[in-house]
Amino acid sequence: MRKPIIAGNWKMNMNPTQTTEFVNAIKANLPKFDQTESVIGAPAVDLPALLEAAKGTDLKVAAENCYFEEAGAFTGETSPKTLNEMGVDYVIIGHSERRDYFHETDEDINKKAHAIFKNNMTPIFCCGESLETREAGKAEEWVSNQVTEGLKGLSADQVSSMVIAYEPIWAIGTGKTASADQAQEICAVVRQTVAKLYDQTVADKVRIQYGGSVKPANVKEIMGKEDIDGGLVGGASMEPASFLDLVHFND
Ligand code: G2H
Repeated sequence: MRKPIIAGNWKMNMNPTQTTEFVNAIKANLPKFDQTESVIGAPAVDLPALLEAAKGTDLKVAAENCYFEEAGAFTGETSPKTLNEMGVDYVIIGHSERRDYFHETDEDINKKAHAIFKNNMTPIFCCGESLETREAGKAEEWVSNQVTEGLKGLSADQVSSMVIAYEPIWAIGTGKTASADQAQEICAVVRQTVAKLYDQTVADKVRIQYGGSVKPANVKEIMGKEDIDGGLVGGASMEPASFLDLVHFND
């Protein structure tokens, strides 16, 4: 049985004060961590406030990015070693906004995955196709290739413990959700790709999220799909009542 994992991705929104207020508003009503994992991914500058507010609660903390080196002359970057020292649990990598706006390559993302494991955290590895790729009938091949490149050199144990988020770019922040069947179709491809690269045991363990305009109104149907174990949620994760509805999708 794979434990559901619902993760907010606040992107470049919220400040430390809002972060503290948000966690104070939700912390008493989170599902128990051993039943459903509730995670918030916040900008690096908000992480101290988030970690402080989340202490002793069922909330886990994600960074939205990190660099693949631990230290050095990399002005403006965030060290995975420091994130681990701070108490961060997950790091989101390969989000399409990072790939598109900041020109991150499959190779960069793969190096980040290795650095995150080396520093005792868990990657939430994002993949997903553009509208153009989908319309060309190449979504499956594209996503399978991103997964193959992103996981290069990772051990079976590492992949078993990680999270892969399928986020079709055309459904991100657009209000256009992929249908639950479309989401399931590609999440199944992700799992089959992991089975091909490793084996069925690893594929059965890796948790796969769907992301792209997930909201309280559609989360239950999406989470009901066989190969979908969680959601990576932007817009609908930024309001306490909505976040609580998402993490309580199965109540
Ligand atoms: C996709 C998602 C969060 P939204 O980027 O990762 O954002 O739910 O706003 O589409």
